[in-house]
Amino acid sequence: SIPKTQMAMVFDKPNGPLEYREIPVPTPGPDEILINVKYSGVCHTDLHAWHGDWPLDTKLPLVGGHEGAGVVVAAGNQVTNFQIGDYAGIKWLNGSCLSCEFCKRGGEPNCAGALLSGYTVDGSFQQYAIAKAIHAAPIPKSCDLAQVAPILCAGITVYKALKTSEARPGEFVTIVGAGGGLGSLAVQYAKAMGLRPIGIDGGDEKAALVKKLGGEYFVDFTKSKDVVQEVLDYTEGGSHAVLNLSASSGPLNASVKYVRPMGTVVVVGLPPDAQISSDVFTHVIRSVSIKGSYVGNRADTDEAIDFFARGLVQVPIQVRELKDLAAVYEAMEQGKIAGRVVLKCSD
Ligand code: 8ID
Ligand code: ZN
Repeated sequence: SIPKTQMAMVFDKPNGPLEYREIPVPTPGPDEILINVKYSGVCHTDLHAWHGDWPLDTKLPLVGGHEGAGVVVAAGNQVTNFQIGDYAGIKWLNGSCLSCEFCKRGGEPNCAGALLSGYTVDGSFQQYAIAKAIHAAPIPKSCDLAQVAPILCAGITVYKALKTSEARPGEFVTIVGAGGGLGSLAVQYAKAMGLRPIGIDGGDEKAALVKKLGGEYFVDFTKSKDVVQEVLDYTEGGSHAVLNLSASSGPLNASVKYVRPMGTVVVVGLPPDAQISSDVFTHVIRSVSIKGSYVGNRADTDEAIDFFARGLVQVPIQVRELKDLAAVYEAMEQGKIAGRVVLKCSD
């Protein structure tokens, strides 16, 4: 049976205390499902949200989190695509209108009416969370819920970004922030898609992780004398694609310099107040592209989960308790997390 109250991680104002608090269990509307969240990944976006880093306000008080994996325990009377007991995932994109120009073309994340989990609506750092049924991710019963959780943002996002890069099998893709949550998955999706992943990140732990997950070459930005030259040398002329997954703006401009002529730089990481710039003459003569990529739509979601369900990507997780979120943010801030932390939200 569904309890009346539950435990959640809540903050009342940006950078305010992260409190482990008892709050009511929400009731799903007609087009919504209630998910008993078993595990939630912690994405760097959750940290940006708590800091108030971006020019978009969060709801307050806020329950963060948008990589929630759990079990459907209630459904509104219009819901036809989930049954009680099914596995379902809370994604960043909690809902969208499905009728605007962008939704109709598959650009659901670009919908002006998008609802964002753990940002404009309460997310997965609680035991029971609401999702619009049409956007909730269907998760096969064969999946481990702790492992699949990070696929719901990190996995979908990097898979979509790799498609956006238009890199083809056999080509190099350089992954900036390769040892982090998004990066550790990007290396593996890239490999599974027949690409040749090169990782850039800092420190021996991340170097070892990237190599273990299939990275062909690793550049340590804390040790390299010249990151741009190192990539140009290894790729003999530049990387066909670059995924910028770092939460820092530092490496953005370098990526435009080591991308191969006719190649594509994909911008994914969202450091506050950042700019990316490219010298116009060089940009034109080398005919490079810079593209933004923002999570993924429902089809990208199904495809990204399918790669995981078929065992093509492993999720390097460390499991912690829900109430330990503040300590996880501190480690994330310092760049100390290799892979992803997943919080245990319910038994
Ligand atoms: O849809 C989107 N566009 C989307 C989806 C999800 C997340 C965007 N994001 C954004 C987040 O908001 C965040 O800004 O992507 C960024 C990365 O999220 P994450 O993977 O969850 O963060 P992380 O686990 O902290 O990993 C970041 C990695 O970047 C490395 C760090 O060492 C860490 O491993 N890094 C840094 I900071 N500076 C670097 C540098 N100069 C660097 N790696 C290479 N060079
Ligand atoms: Zn995320």
